[in-house]
Amino acid sequence: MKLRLILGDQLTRSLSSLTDATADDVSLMCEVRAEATYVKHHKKKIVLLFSAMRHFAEQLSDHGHSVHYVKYDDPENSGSLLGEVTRIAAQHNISEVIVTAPAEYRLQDEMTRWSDTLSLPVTIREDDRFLCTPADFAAWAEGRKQLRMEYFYREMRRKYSILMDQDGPIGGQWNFDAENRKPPATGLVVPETYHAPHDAITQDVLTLVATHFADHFGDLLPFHFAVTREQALLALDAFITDRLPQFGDYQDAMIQDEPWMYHSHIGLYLNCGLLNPLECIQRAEAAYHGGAAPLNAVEGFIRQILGWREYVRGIYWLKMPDYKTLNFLDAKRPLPEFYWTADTQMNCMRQCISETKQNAYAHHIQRLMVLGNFALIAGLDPDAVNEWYLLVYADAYEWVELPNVTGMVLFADGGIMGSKPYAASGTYINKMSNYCGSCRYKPTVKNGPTACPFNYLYWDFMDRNAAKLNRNPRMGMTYRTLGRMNDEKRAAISDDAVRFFKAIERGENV
Ligand code: DLZ
Repeated sequence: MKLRLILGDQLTRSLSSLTDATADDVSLMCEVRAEATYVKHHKKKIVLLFSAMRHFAEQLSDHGHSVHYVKYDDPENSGSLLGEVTRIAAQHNISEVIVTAPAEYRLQDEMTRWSDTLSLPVTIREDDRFLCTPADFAAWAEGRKQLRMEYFYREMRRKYSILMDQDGPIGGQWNFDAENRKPPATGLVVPETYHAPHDAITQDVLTLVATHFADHFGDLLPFHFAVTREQALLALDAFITDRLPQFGDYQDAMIQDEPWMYHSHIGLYLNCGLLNPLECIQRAEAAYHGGAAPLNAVEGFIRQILGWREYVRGIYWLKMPDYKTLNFLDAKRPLPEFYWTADTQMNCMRQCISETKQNAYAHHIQRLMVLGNFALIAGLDPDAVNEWYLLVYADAYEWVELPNVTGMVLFADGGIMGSKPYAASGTYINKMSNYCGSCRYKPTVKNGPTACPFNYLYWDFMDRNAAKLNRNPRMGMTYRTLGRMNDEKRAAISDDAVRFFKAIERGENV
């Protein structure tokens, strides 16, 4: 008799650990304190996973599996995965533990030692729900000086024959990003995001999370995420019909009080296994061929899944565990309190943090160009920033969060992922959003108390990090502009930055 452990982000019927399961085997799923609190996950993320785990367990039982499900408040619950495997294995005549490889290094590393503790063989099977194995990614990376996503993505397009016209890309271009940067137009009607109904299982989990995780970040209600595969497929369908046609055009746009925009909101389902990547890609591709969505939108969406998602996972497994310790820019500043409270007068930050708190979601440009951009140019400590991103978003697991934050957001990897830091001044935020109109700071003012802090922090960042960045060929123009600034201007930038950081340290509402 075998014990098959299914983790909270492995909610896929065709999971490699289940392929040869027999009715005698025990499929174990457990809600444990260690996983729910190794960072203080957003309340909605815990509801999503616990409710989806409970629904998945019911479906497995309906399909003949003998499931042992341990609830969080079960008095026997030891609080850790190993503790539960040990306890449940002792109740049955278990000859082997089988698990699909955990998606995070810390857990995979831990599991390599389980066999000794359990005195049982522990088999860790490949997670075949991704489109590129860590070994295939390593083979692609071998001998390359630069690991640029764009070239990886082209190979993936060819390998899976997605949006291909014989040997070349449909439309004659691999990438239509130049068409995907429209600022927000006035009068855009953004459709409602998918709302799943609550059932008794979700209701129970909501009560449980309210009781046991009251001190975790984020709003519990309203909760409307999908918690079953059937619901996640409805969310995917809603995206394909309602949002995909405009997804490309407004991919980078931000509008006050429009947290969802035309994005897909399916990352949280993909990353816990309710959806699989190829079906999402193929539905979008079919929408293009059926004339329901334009190529720039479909290509952009497919690149996120077939390109970016697989690429960041590849980088993660190629570079861990060292990747977690990187801090190329030697950034040390603690995370300001407003990342938790949203109490800041910078309207863009207030918006993006409030929406993150409400929804356990913010879209890519909010994460990268507002929240991340601030963290980068203010020199925030990568460990603190990584922890924040890992716990606040419902889609976040370390394999996807760490490369995005350490590599893409903070340039803390010194250029393994990106060729230059994604630093921007208030001008960018003003162009791509309507946030600045209702802000106390002015994006057109460069210095002084009314200036947008992104303006002087941008130049202060460049100045502070000149020794590390000024030879970067993609930053030549920036450093030439900095070089042309007179001493008075540079002193004003530095004074503003010092004043701003001191105000944060004093706990003032900046
Ligand atoms: C994120 C998470 C949470 C909040 N809780 C659980 C849990 O109670 N039981 C479980 O099996 N998995 C949980 N997870 C997901 C795991 O943390 C995830 O499987 C690992 O981080 C590997 O990706």
